Amino acid sequence: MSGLDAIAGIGADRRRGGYSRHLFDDAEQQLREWFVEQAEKRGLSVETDVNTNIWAWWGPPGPGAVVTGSHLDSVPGGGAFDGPLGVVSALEAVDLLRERGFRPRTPLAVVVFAEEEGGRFGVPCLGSRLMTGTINADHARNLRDPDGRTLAEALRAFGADPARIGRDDTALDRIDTVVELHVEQGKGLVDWGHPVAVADSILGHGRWRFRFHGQGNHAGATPIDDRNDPMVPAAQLVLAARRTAAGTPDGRATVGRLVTNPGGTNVIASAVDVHLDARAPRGARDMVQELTGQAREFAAQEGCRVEVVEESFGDTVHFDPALRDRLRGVLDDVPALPTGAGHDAGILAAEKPTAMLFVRNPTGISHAPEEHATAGDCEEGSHALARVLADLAG
Ligand code: HGY
Ligand code: MN
Ligand code: MN
Ligand code: MN
Repeated sequence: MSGLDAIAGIGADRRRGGYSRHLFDDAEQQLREWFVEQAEKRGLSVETDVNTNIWAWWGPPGPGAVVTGSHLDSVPGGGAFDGPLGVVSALEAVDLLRERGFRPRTPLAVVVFAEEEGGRFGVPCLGSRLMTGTINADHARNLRDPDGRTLAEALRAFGADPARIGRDDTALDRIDTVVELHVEQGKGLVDWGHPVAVADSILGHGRWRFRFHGQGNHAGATPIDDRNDPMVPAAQLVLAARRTAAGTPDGRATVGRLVTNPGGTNVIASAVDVHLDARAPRGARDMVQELTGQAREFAAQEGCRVEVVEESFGDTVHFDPALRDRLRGVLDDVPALPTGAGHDAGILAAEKPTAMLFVRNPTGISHAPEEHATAGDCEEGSHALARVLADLAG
């Protein structure tokens, strides 16, 4: 896949393996520049919206637009395909359509959504949530990254005006239909023996921060029965999360990020943040409510206290069945698969007819360096996207 080869190496994470590309960091800015260059090379007109999503237009921006694209940022140590494949495939689909002499009847846009992974400010799909107003702009401005910088400060440093972020009706009014292509995050297509599928649903998911407060102290000078060590209830919560998810139909709970304060090996922590990602078909709040009760007990047993903050939430998304089946018709009846992974398409589906295409991932692994798609399947994906765009914008 020429496009992916062109950006391979940008944001390569030597320590973690894989890629780390987060909002406005050097790697993400290089990818933004690369995308603008690729779009302009294709004669697409490029604009960055008030929420720093980038739009590349084939034809004048206007109502009735068919929109495709994805994101360029990654999780820490993520794979090469999650996000970029959707952007590269959209550019390749434009090339394929041009080669066939296709001219869109409607405006057609390739979009790069900002901070889809929430890798810097902790809220997934931040760019599409801001655009649709599904996150409060003031709350967003005050989101802090791991270095304590606010989104407002980061926007100013990027050259954007933090006062302008928020629901963008100019952008939304232009959109008629959205199709996001994405590497599959799972092995559904491997089991089907198919290179491409359409998406059926996205599992409801959210993120919560459990902050356990204890008493910082000396690791050696403090007897065990004289401690209020927040790491103890934090560890109990991690195990409880696994138990609770295992007991919830299709429930998933993950603690991939623990932040200890101050973080010294010979220091009993004064506070520990447990960042929980929880997902379930009926939304994950039921699970988290149960876990919150347990967390309070764990904390009390250790003479600690806990505060819980919901950082993001989304219900299960069922994609528009008419659009889903229209795409399946165009693509010779490819499978329609559920996914446990969130996407900007999931945010937009609340506002516009939206669909997704998946490309087979032989490892089924994502958010890790082992994520993969073969060149042949990537090509199948671009061709499928071109057929879909020709059907929708033709
Ligand atoms: O977390 C997710 O499901 C998505 O990859 N942002
Ligand atoms: Mn992802
Ligand atoms: Mn993604
Ligand atoms: Mn996505």
